[in-house]
Amino acid sequence: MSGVPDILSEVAPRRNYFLGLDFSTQQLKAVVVDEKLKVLHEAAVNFDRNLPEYRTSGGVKKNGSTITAPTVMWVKALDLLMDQLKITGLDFQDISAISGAGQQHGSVYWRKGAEKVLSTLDPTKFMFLQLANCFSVQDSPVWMDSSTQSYCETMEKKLGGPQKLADLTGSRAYERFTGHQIAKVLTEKAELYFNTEMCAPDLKEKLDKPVVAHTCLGPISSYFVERYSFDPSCQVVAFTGDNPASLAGMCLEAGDIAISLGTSDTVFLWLSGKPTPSLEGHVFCNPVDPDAYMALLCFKNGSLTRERIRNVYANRSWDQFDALLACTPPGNHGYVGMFFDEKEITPKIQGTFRFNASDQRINAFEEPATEVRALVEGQLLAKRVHAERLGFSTGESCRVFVTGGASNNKSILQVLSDVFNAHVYTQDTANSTCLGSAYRAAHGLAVKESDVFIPFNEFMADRRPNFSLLCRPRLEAAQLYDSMAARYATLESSVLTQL
Ligand code: 5FX
Repeated sequence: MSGVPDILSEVAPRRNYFLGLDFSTQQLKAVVVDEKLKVLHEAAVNFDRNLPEYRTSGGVKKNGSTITAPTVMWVKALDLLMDQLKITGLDFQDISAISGAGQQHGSVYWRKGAEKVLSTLDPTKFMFLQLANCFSVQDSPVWMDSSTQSYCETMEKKLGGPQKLADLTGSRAYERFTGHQIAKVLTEKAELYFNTEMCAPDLKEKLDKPVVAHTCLGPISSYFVERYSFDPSCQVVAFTGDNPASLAGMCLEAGDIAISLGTSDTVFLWLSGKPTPSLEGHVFCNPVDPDAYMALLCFKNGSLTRERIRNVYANRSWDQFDALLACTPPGNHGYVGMFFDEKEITPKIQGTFRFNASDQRINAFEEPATEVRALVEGQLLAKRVHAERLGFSTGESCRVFVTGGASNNKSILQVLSDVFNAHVYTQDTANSTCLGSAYRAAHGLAVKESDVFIPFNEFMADRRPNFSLLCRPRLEAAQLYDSMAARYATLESSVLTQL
């Protein structure tokens, strides 16, 4: 009828947005993208700054080699994050699917009875208040923990040695991996283990069947629908680890290598075909393709070590750190350094090792600038040496994609470009883990709705974020680093054999 407003047609149609979450070591982040995968909303809760009552430093608590985080802190962070997202103006009704990622290997121990509490959450109350008593172990071991050496040895022995274990699971035994952490709880805190709802015996019956990574697990819970007004049909796509989500966020192609310079530095590659796990690095499930895998190397001493050296030698200033790096030549006059403040994962060493041009071990470098360059070159040469052992070849045709906190430091990236003799790119939007989670949500829903698998890179083809060239390799420096990589590998082996 003309002249009479049609109330129904004035109700805004539901938009098709996707929410990605990233539970990283230091903070919980969220990003919301639209149908074209353009970023609309972002929010973050920093554990140390925004939740000081948990007294974490860098998101964790350290007690020797035992490194944990209060489990309920992560829940409270989610409560705060949801409120922050609301303040950005997001209408949760517009979210069609959610996915997420988290620091890998952290384990959560649900107390007996937790499932019941989870299924009857009161939407008028914060989740952290209702889940406060739901954890049998209050502090979750996280990926930085290295307290389970003896459990690793036992498992490798029981399963026929490290290579057999790697053939079975993609990795030899590493302290941070969840199986060893669970074994430690069983052995050292049996009463907590037996007060945990979802653990052995009868584990197989208690767990749902594994699913391929892009699976929509079902609609969001009524708690979120009632508290935040999500649409009840909003789908949850299986979450993954932070590094796999980052691989999705960077839309890697065969031959590319991704380097994430964050709390931990990681190097990862897309693996097609049958993987051949070795004693170094890990083979993980691919987060977007059920027929592929990914290879990953994890270096525990990443940004925290860079920050320590910056604080001590460059007056806590990145500008001074860059200036020191710039006033020393590639190759550092032959000085080499290895800085493993925490027990390193690749390779398993702790300590600081400095060498002069004659490969003799020395206690200190004379100049702060030498220390700074030795740190940057040492960290990047290690990545090259270990990536080559995984079958990666450097060279001008290869593309290195960088992400993570230090990926906006041009002086570090120039050394990276020279060490890998490769062009270095970054995506216009940082935060590849969170973005990767949002992309996986969109992809998972698209596959569900089309009923046939859509290859991820095809799905992303006209939606992937732009990437820009940051650095080109400089011929002379690249040639020098070729020989320095071989020398670094020899020095690293000598350190390992002397342990
Ligand atoms: C990989 O195996 C790791 O342990 C780390 O990269 C963590 O996932 C960092 F959160």
